[in-house]
Amino acid sequence: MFCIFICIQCSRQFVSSDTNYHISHPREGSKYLISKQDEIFDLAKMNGRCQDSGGSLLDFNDRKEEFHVRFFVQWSGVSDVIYTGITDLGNEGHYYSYATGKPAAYIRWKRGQPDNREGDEHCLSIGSRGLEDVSCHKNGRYICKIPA
Ligand SMILES: [Ca+2]
Repeated sequence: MFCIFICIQCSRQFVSSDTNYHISHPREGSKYLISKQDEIFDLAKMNGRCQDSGGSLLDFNDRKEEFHVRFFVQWSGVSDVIYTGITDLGNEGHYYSYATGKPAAYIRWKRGQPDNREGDEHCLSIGSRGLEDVSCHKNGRYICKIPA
């Protein structure tokens, strides 16, 4: 019994959780929050939620950060759409951070993406195999980046 207790404690050090979010272990001054409830996505609304937690919807600085987040997504067990803050709304094919307006610094596409299916996929979802362009108004989760 004691051993089982220790092991559970170990795993909880990497990812914790509150009522609303799965929370990653801090890395280089940031931690990442994946929302727990499926709901219809809205860039402004969900970025506002991230701001309420002191951060913004996620975009990536570099490959290492993307790798860390992808591992966290895999670890969290969430397999639904997880919206980032990267979008090409209003500027087709030019991806930028919704939070800062600056061009996306790093994107690692899932195989076969982006395909802009039906001309309506302008928001990026992160999964364990990379980023995918999806409609900005699907049911799903979202991911915030906040100072650790
Ligand atoms: Ca797509």
